[in-house]
Amino acid sequence: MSDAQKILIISPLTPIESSRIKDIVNGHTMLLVLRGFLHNNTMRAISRDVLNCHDNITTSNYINANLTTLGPYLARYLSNPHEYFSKSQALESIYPQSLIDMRANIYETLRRELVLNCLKTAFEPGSGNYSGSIIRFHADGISNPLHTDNILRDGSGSGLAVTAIKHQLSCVVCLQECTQGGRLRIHQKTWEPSHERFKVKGELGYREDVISGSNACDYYPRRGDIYVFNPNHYHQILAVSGTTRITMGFFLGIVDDDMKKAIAWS
Ligand SMILES: O=C(O)CCC(=O)C(=O)O
Repeated sequence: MSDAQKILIISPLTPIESSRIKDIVNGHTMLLVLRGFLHNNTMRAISRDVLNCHDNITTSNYINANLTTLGPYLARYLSNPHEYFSKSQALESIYPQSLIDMRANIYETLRRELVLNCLKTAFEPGSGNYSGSIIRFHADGISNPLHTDNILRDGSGSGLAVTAIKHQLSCVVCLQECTQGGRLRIHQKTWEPSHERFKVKGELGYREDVISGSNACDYYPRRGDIYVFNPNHYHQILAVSGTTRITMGFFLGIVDDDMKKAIAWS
């Protein structure tokens, strides 16, 4: 299968197909790209506004990676969800209005294009709203190691509402493209429990031998692209070159068998 066959690019004029979401879940479509739904000038303004939040941009350091972000990601706080919820709610109140408006627009676009009846930020009884998105900064030379995102695996035993979902998708919006590199590589291989032997303590993700022999597709995000994939497929971001790659991301959790209702969190 060539990259073109695995990556489906749609525009606002493409007829809506109700099978889209199922095709991403089962890997028939490795990556769905919504192109032409957002304006370049809006993306430029939001990139400027998020960089103005520099006091709240933090870097998490791992042996093999550094993640620079604005906003919390649940996977980092699974041992202390209380801290996650207090950070999420504090940050929501300082985000620029341009970001909040764009996110609402993107949720609605995804709801319509994925033929969902409802898509809203996840809510935890007793703790409140989850973080509705995260901004990620990949500066020159930065890459992200091979990993999968799977809240059923990572949050198992936590009792968190997001661990009751049926399927997880990852949604990313490109606010600023990098000059070169920065490709998202998605492998045609999904995580299974036996792969835990490919993890190295203190490192982010999995050793490359886990995907040996599997096919992959590469995609270079352009400013304004919204893209969706199944994050239980191994994926990685190749080293960025030049301008910082800035993206907004969140997960979609599909909560029903008919794939009509989804919750979002980061
Ligand atoms: O920024 C990207 O292209 C992908 C980010 C990622 O690793 C994820 O959404 O799980």
